Amino acid sequence: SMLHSKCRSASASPYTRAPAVLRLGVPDDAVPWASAWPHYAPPDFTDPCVVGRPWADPALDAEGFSPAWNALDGGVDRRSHEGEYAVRDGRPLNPRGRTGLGGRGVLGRWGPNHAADPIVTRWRSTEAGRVLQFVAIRRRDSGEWALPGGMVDPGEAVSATLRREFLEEALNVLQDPAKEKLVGDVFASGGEVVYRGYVDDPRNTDHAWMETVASHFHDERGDGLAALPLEAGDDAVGVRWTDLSAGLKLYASHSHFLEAVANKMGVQW
Ligand code: RP5
Ligand code: MG
Ligand code: MG
Repeated sequence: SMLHSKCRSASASPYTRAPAVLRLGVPDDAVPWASAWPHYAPPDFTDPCVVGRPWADPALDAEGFSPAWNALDGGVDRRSHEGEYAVRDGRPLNPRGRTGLGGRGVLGRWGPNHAADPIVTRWRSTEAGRVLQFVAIRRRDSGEWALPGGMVDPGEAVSATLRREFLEEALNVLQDPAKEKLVGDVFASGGEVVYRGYVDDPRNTDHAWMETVASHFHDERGDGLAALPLEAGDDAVGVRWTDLSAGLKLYASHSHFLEAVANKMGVQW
């Protein structure tokens, strides 16, 4: 659906730790900014964990900080895959509408926060035929299964982010740098993009949101990516090959990207 929902649901919220930050409940029909809500005043929250971090923006009123919205701002890409976003009272507005929370929350950037999600697949043979599998990781923050994605660093090519995040989260290269050579140049092509745009991520706020490029890498013969020694690393606490199916409960809108892969590969979803 076009309506974001994970960032409006209390159960998926990263903002309920002490001190709890409660989102204002936003009913479906009040999500679009165009829907009138004269006294809309959600809590405003920027988590202390982002303050002063090298990967995060300063406060909007910080001296010398004048972000170029909807533009490539030095190394930081403040353009949205969704087209031009509005800026109201000096703050970028979530292109999918109200979330019930103002500020940046736990996200580093005001406006779009760009990520990349590698979708690595292989076949599993069964008596009834073959089943498509993908590499899933379990996230440390929410405990949910997800794609091994991560943030695009300033100036980093998306193809490099796809490779780096897979190495870090699904192969634990940070513990053993020698593992880097295991993937060779399989990520060099950048894969086949199956989704590009807004992510229904529970961290999203009215002024900061996740966007991604989800790209597909398939090992048809089963002797390349399919045979890698998976090991969870960095912000992943688990990793496993998982059968693609419509019943999967995954982080954010990741199952939506996998549905595109199922369609592309001609397998049942
Ligand atoms: C999601 O958050 C993206 O689809 C990507 O999987 C992930 C990036 O954030 P971190 O994994 O770095 O927290 O919205
Ligand atoms: Mg990561
Ligand atoms: Mg990650």
